[in-house]
Formats: sequence, structure tokens, C-alpha cells
Amino acid sequence: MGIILQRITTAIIELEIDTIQELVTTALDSGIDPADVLTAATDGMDEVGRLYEGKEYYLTELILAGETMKETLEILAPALQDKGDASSGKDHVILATVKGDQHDIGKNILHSLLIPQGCIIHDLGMNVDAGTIVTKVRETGAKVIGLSSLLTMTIDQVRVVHEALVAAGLRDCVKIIVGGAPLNMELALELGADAYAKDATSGVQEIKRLLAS
Ligand code: B1M
Repeated sequence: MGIILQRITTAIIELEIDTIQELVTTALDSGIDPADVLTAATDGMDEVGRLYEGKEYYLTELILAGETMKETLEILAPALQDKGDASSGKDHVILATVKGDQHDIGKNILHSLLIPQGCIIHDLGMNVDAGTIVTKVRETGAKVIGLSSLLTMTIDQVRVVHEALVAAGLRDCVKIIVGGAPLNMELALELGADAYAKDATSGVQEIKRLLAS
């Protein structure tokens, strides 16, 4: 089992866009937990990040790594979704990557994992400004906003969303949860969010908790 997971990590690092789906399919067919496959792929992305920082990889490789991960998720997302329990009814949840940020893979994983929970998901995509989020809250009566931020320079957008909701008189109607590598619980609260999740699985648990509260 360990060998195929290691192979998946390597395939992400080596940007093997043409073989990744076959590898993921083989792993799932052999009974490996989809969550372990996700961890193996994410480990690969972390290494790509390190290679980029070390100037061994450039922007082209980052882009290709993103595409390879998207291929991975095409196969993996349906398998991950089997774990839902549809306990949260039909509440509206808004997802977005904050303004200035073009990283959407973590958000997309969260989206996939939320589908079987029975929420109505409004995924606004990436590079989303606060005004668009406020409009969507007003339109849908969403109870939770999930924000993703992967860049140190974009985390302050969480505060911008929080303040825009306050200005619109909507802040008490909706909870904000944030995730992404530069964030942590302390920062999240400081920026005006209500919750933080380290990964998409705990993001789902936190969103369910917020919807129930
Ligand atoms: Co860029 N990038 N990138 N990148 N990129 C990082 C984030 C970086 C850490 C790489 C590095 O230098 N080591 C670095 C940021 C440094 C920093 O600010 N701290 C960086 C940089 C610098 C850049 C550019 C500035 C590069 C440039 O142009 N010179 C540029 C910025 C563009 C922009 O956003 N304005 C850029 C661009 C890109 C691509 C577009 C090419 C591509 C993204 C493609 C895409 O997303 N569609 C890309 C990629 C692929 C990466 C890395 C290599 C991988 C990101 C990823 O998808 N990881 C990344 C390095 C790294 O993360 N180690 C890097 C896998 C994914 C599953 O993890 O998204 O973290 P992640 O999600 C996790 C958790 O964070 C969490 O759950 C997921 C796991 O379950 N999570 C949530 C995320 N959101 C959540 C929300 C929640 C709950 C949990 O609730 C709401």
C-alpha cells in the first residue's frame, strides 16, 4: 500500500499529468482509504512548493502541479464524498478564495467533501471581492462563509470581508470560517473570522458545527 502512495506523491512532484489518474484509480481499486490518497497527493504539492521556494521549479511547474492535482481530484473527489451523512439539511454555504488569490485546490476539496452533507453550496471561485460575498449572503441567507487564502499577502482580505459584512448589517447573520497555509486559529480570530480549519476534513466538521450553532 505504501508503495503506491509514495508513487502518487512522486507523480505529483514529477508533474506526471498523464499517469496520475491511473495511479489514483489503482490505489482506490486496491482498497486504500481515499483520505490517505489525498494526503499523499498533498505531500507532493508541499514538495512542489519547497522546490519552487528553492528556485528549482518555476511558475510553469507550479501551474502544471496545479493541473496535475486537479486531474487527481477528478478521480478522488467522488470517493471522498462517500463519507457524508447529510445531517446538516439544506443550509446555504458560500465558498470563495479571497481577492488577489488564485489558489483554489484546497477550496475545491472542501467543496467536494461538503456535497454529501446536504448543504446548498455557492462556490464563488477564486479572487472574489468582499462586495460579491456580501451580495451573495443577502441573496441566499447563507449561514456560513468559507474563505480560503494561500498567500500571506491575501490573508487580510478576511478582515475586509468581515468589515464589509458589518457595514452591510449582516455580520450577526453569518459565520466565517477560514483555511489555508498562512492562517491559524489565532490569526483567524484576529482577522474577524469565527473559526479556522487546518484541512478540508476538519473544515467540514467545523462547518457542520457552525450550522448547528
Ligand atoms: Co502558488 N504559492 N503562487 N500557485 N502555490 C504557494 C501557496 C506557495 C506557498 C509556494 C511557495 O513559495 N512555497 C507561495 C505562497 C507564499 C506565501 O505567500 N506564504 C506561492 C506563490 C508565491 C505563488 C505566486 C505569487 C507565484 C508567482 O506568481 N510568482 C502565484 C500567486 C498567484 C495568486 O494567487 N495571485 C502563485 C500561483 C500558483 C498557481 C496558480 C500556479 C498554482 C495554483 C493553482 C490552483 O490552485 N488552481 C500554485 C500552486 C499549485 C501552489 C502550491 C505549490 C500548491 C497549492 C496547493 O494546491 N496545495 C503552493 C505550495 C504549497 O501549498 N505547499 C503554492 C494543495 C492543496 C490541497 O492544499 O490549498 O493548502 P491547500 O489546501 C489545504 C489546506 O490549506 C486547507 O485544506 C486543504 C487540505 O485539505 N484549506 C482549507 C484550504 N482552504 C481551506 C478553507 C477551509 C478549510 C481548510 O475552510 C473554509
